[in-house]
Amino acid sequence: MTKPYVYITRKLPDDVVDSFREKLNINMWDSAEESVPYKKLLEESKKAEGLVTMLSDPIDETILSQTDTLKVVANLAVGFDNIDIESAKKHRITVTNTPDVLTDTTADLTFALLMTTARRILEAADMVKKGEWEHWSPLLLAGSDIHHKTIGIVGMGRIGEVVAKRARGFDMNVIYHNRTRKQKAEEELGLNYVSFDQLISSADFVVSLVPLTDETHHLFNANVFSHMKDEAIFINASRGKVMDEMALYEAVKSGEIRGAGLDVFEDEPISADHPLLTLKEVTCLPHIGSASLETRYQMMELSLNNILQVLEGNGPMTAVD
Ligand code: 8YV
Repeated sequence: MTKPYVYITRKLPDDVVDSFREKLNINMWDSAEESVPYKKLLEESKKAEGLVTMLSDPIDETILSQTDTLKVVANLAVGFDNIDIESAKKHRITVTNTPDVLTDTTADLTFALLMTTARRILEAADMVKKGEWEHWSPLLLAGSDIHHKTIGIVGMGRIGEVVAKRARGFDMNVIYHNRTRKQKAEEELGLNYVSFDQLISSADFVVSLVPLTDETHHLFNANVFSHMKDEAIFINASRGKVMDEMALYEAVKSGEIRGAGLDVFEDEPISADHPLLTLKEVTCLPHIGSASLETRYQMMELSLNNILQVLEGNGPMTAVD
């Protein structure tokens, strides 16, 4: 029996891919760093039964409508804003993502970003490494406390709940806003549900964990930043486009808010001359929320298992709803 053809849009480690070769005929793009060109993606999608895709691959109506072979697209991420889900539904192509396996890891990174920004850890580490630590002074690199402060989480999904748990461990007061209330999490974790406006005006740390949708595009804009506390720190570990980057730059630069910790940007990779990179109060990371070795391996295995399950006629393990 011929093995179904599957295309992976980045070079993944052989030790992950090889174990699937017995049942799948797998080809990969030959770079781990560079995205596959759109033309190649389109060409491959016309012959493949399964595609493993990255957030940087636009899986649009053109791709989804021009294929007679494609049955499943497995996105190597929990988010799927790069995929036209309506079009996939219309063409009866299953889309899967990688929830759960990355929840703890992404929550860890979100909290690390909060702590790094609040306690000015990058500035401090840089000073020591550059040999610029010449004296001690009472306010040398004094940052903001974390314990007993209020964290406001916007988007109480799986990752939000774990960030809330981490925050409770640091004796923080946790408030949240979400489309729907999470009674169980409120009881178990001692969270308080508040309106979006209330959260913005009362949190010391405003943490974005919302997915990117038409409603959340530029949710964090100049008006919202102007209603935050002067000492507020904004953390974004979800999607860059939920914030207006230039408005954030102005808010930090003018002292309207104290700082920001960002793992995501409107355009990734962020360009080296972006004004946000000039602010010492802003911590910038290269979208590494789920980037632990353990988790990235689990995400890759889950993606390939989703492909295998669908192509063998079983249901997908983690389909996008
Ligand atoms: C991605 C992410 O996994 O899962 C998501 O939605 O944003 C990240 O964890 C990473 O960017 C690889 O696509």
